[in-house]
Amino acid sequence: MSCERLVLLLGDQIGDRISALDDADPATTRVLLCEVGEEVAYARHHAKKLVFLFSAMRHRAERLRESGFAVDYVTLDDPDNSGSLTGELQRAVDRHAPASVHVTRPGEWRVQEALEAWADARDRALVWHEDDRFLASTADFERWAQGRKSLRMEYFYREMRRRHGLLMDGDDPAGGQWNFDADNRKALPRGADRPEINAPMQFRPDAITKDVIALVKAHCADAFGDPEPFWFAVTPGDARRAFTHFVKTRLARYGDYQDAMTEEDDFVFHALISIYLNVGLLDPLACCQAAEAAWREGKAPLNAVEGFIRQILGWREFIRGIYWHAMPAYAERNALGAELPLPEFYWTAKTGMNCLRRTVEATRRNAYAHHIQRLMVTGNFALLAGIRPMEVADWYLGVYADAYEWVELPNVLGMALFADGGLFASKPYAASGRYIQRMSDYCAGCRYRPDRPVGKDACPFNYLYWDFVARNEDRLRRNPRMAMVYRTLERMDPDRVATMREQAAAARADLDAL
Ligand code: FAD
Ligand code: DLZ
Ligand code: SF4
Repeated sequence: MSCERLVLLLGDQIGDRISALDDADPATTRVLLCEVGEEVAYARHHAKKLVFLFSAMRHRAERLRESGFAVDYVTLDDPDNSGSLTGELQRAVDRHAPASVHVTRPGEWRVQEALEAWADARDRALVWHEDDRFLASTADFERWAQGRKSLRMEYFYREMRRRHGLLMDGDDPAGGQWNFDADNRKALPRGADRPEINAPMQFRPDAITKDVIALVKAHCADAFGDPEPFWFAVTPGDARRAFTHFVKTRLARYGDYQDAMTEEDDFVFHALISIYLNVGLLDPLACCQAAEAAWREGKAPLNAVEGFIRQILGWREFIRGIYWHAMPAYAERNALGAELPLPEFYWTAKTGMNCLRRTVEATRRNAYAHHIQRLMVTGNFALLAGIRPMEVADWYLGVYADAYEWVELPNVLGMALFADGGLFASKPYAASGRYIQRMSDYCAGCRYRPDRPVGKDACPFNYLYWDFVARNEDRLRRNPRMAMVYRTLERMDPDRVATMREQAAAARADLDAL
């Protein structure tokens, strides 16, 4: 049956509004959604990520049908499934001979290239629609970035606050400050003083999700982690309920404990909404506005609300801008010449380092880890040890349910690994075991000791830290923000430094033995 317009909806374009459907007439439009082997296989995805995506895609297809659209939904186990997005697009074109084919721009360079190559090879024009689910377009970011010597999130964020009128009192930032980060670095108190942490809202799998769980079990045997228990929201309504629950029960403490880690709770006071935001089940502006309303109604303090809004309006938008600004060369960056393979324990959690074990275990349980675990545990270790950036990036791209390259790659290469040489980070986020000790309760249950710099019991983060600093002296010494670190290194006993470096070299030769 022919149609006038064929719209390809990608797996992360499944909220209730997407630009490719904005002016589409259901009577003459056919929508294509497809589960394909190539996307399942391009990273070693977490089983829960696959269940989430396929279930949310299938729920979107149902809603589209209810609104009168004709929908072609190709399941992963369809015997005719060609296995790729472009293969399925071609099959749909053959079936329906559409007058035009429409796509909202993908979130990954790779997918955009594949779709462009498909169109070029057939001398066929794809009708591209900008992805306007973001608060800054890629053109906005380019305008902002043009002519700047350095790209710093803080200045971008201030412009975004002004432009969207978020947390503004006239021309001034609410509370007289743009940023309350200094208030947001508390560790969780222990014992009776520890505040109660409400768990994120969980949802029971419905019939569609149960079908997808069975599909993933049968067809995605290589996936990381288990598909069950599965409790993510898979519809916009449930995602909004989960977010409202966060605003009511966790936002107020989000700021204070934003950087805190504990082995007793996988989520602390984080929102757990990137999973939903990144596929369009939640709207970023609505989330920021709801958080601001909570502050204006006296339900959450300013440090929490500003911190939360900065992550979405600032970091999320900025990171996306960086990705499209710097790709495709960005993916090749390895400014610190890191060449070790990814240790096996990133998959197995088999390591004596309790912080890493706990973070990988939580990642495997939930397809989620919060920001400080990603940055200062798994990211920091990979930075200090010198793991090849693309191996680290592939791991992050697979294991987290919120991972798509536009957001994962700059966070890994730029923020965690300094592999882009400081395109947007002013210095590497490198830290010794002391930082993890201060911000978590991991060290108490560890075979290593965070107060020991060398020796059998020494925390590997300690000697790896000084080895990292010394190893990268040529590359980092001129960085003014590293000056104090290099002054400290100079003042250290050279024999002590040599011993740490020897221990680091032995550890780096077999990281899985740690
Ligand atoms: P919260 O702490 O509650 O923050 C609220 C929201 O702010 C998040 O949902 C997210 O949308 C946004 N946000 C916060 N920090 C960032 C950031 N640095 N970049 C972009 N958005 C941000 N985020 C992803 O969405 N996908 C990824 O693949 C991803 N990979 C990461 C890899 C590394 C090495 C690091 C250091 C960070 C990564 N992040 C990624 C950013 C951040 O860790 C997650 O967005 C956050 O942990 C998601 O959990 P949450 O919703 O509970 O976040
Ligand atoms: C991540 C992912 C996976 C695992 N599977 C699919 C799929 O089967 N079909 C699909 O349309 N998209 C999938 N995705 C998301 C894509 O890999 C990619 O991240 C987005 O298309 C980028 O916009
Ligand atoms: Fe991690 Fe070191 Fe603490 Fe062990 S002692 S938990 S390795 S920081």
